[in-house]
Amino acid sequence: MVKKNQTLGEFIIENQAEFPFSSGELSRLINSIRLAAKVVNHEVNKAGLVDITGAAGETNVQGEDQQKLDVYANEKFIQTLTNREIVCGIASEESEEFITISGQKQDHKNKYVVLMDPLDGSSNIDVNVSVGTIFSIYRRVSPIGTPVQLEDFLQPGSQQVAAGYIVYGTSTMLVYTTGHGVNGFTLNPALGSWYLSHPDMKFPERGSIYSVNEGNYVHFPKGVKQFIKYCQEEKDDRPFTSRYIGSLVSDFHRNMIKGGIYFYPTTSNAPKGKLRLLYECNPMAFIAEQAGGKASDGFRRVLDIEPTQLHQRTPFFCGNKEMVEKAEEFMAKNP
Ligand code: AHM
Ligand code: MG
Repeated sequence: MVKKNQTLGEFIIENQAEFPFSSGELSRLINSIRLAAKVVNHEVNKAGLVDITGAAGETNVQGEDQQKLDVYANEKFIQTLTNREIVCGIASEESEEFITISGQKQDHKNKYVVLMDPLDGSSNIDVNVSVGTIFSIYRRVSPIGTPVQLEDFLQPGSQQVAAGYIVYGTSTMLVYTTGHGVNGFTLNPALGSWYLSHPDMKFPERGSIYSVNEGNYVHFPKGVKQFIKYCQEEKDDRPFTSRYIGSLVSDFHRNMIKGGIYFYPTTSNAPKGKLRLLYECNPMAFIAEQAGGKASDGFRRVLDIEPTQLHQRTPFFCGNKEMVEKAEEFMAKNP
């Protein structure tokens, strides 16, 4: 049962039965993520002080090297998950190879892998605009007791057991799903607790926002150009509103609350699109579907794509179901 103003800790305990496996491992995993998120949040909030404390790559007054925030976030999430020995492996958008976690007893006994984009949209940091963390959790397919394998990470998104994001915005929120709907928790920075502020999040019945980098317009496939024109036409309930932050988590979060579609199609310069299937698109697609929305690569369900590479890219159309279907309609005619 969903109770507003519950803390995330209370929520996890109360909804334990809904977690796919009852060993408590997944709950501990989400707990670790919320802890790392608080640490990263603290650092992100200090980003504006960079002129005082020294920019990335410089040495600060304490004689410590300043790190880039995305590197810092990557390290914090990896450290937190590794120290707690909850997962058997981590793959990150920031790291070329996946990381094997054998555990102190070297017994490789943990059953989950985490894939993450530790700080998405990091080009927004310098201008004080929201950024996010995205995570995706799978049950390993290789035998427990052996080192984690590439195949444990290369699972289709439909196999995710949980996924979520943290948006470091005007408030910091953690939004996640374990396949039983989507719930959003807001951080009270004074207390360091996350409160259930957005229970059972759903896309509104109809969407009216489209979010795309229109600077790439001339490079888009014809179907995408036509879809954009459709959004702009003065007909029925249109024209739609254009909103683009350039930070996937923030654009998605706004669209889920207000109703809309985010898309990053292929371009003539990036024939596979820009976004990463495993770290960005699959987790957002899982959340979108759980919130009554849809995610497509323009032709097929994102969650059905069989990944072949860790850092694989895909075009991405995600948001209100009817808007994604309309985009697919244009793409089918003019790919
Ligand atoms: P990143 O992982 O390097 O931050 O890139 C992903 C980001 C998304 O958050 C955002 O939607 C998109 O790239 C913006 O790209 P562009 O500046 O090309 O519009
Ligand atoms: Mg990213």
